[in-house]
Amino acid sequence: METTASIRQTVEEELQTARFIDVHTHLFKPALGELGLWGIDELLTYHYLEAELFRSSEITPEQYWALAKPARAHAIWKTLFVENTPVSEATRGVVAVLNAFGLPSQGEKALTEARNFFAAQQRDDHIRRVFEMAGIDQAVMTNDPLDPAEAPLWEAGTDSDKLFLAVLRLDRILEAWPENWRTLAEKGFNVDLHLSCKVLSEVRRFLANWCRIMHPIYMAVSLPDTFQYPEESVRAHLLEDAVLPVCREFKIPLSLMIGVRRQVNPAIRLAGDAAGKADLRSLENLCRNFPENNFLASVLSRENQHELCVYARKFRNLLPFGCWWFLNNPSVVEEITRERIEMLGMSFIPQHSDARVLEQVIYKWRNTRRTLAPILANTYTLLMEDGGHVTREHVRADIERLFRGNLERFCRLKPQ
Ligand code: FIX
Ligand code: ZN
Repeated sequence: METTASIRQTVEEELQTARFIDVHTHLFKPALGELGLWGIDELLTYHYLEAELFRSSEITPEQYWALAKPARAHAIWKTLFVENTPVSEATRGVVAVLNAFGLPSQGEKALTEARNFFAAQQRDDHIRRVFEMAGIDQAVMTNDPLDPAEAPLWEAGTDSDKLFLAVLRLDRILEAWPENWRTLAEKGFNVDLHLSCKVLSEVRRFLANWCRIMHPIYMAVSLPDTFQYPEESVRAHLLEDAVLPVCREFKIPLSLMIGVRRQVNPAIRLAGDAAGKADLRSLENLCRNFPENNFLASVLSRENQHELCVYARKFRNLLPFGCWWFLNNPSVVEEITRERIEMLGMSFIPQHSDARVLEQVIYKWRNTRRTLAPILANTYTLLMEDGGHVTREHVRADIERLFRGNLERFCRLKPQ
């Protein structure tokens, strides 16, 4: 039986030994070739760090984009790691990754040493080593059937990889149908700009074909803070009459990531997106109107988090996940995670990494374990102070549910 004196260490030990599924990343299995990013130059040119570069340097975006990637990486290293103290979440993350490999993180020379180290790694072995260091055994990818660089690799046939799970990403269909319907037409689907019954049937056929190619564990879309449902729009018709029926057919959830304000500063490209408070009645209407569909949901505004928990109490087909993007900072993660436990028990998924570069999973999951330990320990302490009994088995089972079981059940995955 645990005590208030022993519980913190037990929680830390169980968090350390547990292996998690990373429910949303932008990583790619090796069979998808050069799409997968890894190594120090990719770590440094992460869009989170590019945004921070422009705040601490005189370099203009135009001057930065004119540089080759190694020079961009050097500019970021010099500005954020040599001339300034790397105290932000994203800069400290790079320090944590270098430290995890026993590499220095001070001074100009450290960049050269890091480059030599990563250049000497064999990619597939390195992936396995990084997953082990991060304490994850599977990463869920983001796979776009309309990406001209990715689609042909899937169409040519790729081996499944037990470290990676696929997701069918829908942004180019749902958010940019006018710009993308021709790609489906060129592939032999009888579609056009206007969504007749025949066109919607063809979109369903397209999505079903890709489900058979990719075997996605869910479909996903990132939606603006202005997202409304119901609404008289192409997006709503595609959702109702194409996406949700195919999700039901293949018994997979739809993941809604709501609250992005895309390109508020286009000059800094991928770093130019921001966050906005959404009207979550859209989520309420979808969960109520489509009880046969499961919805994963992550919202980008801190102000939407409490109501997302309330909605999750109303709808068993709604599974909140992660502290997304600008929320993935300890001060905010703590508030979100505590209110989720208080209102949802262990029926949610606390975190995903959103990693775009392989080695980021090392620091993102280190941070999650470090931030979660006191929260879980406090949760069990409150229970014990109120007369409850807590054992190590309770702790282990709860962590397993949070970081694996909830997703496996919601996506009908076979337990590992
Ligand atoms: O839509 C998404 O999957 C977002 O996570 C990305 O667009 C975003 O750039 C990101 O990587 C945030 O961490
Ligand atoms: Zn993402």
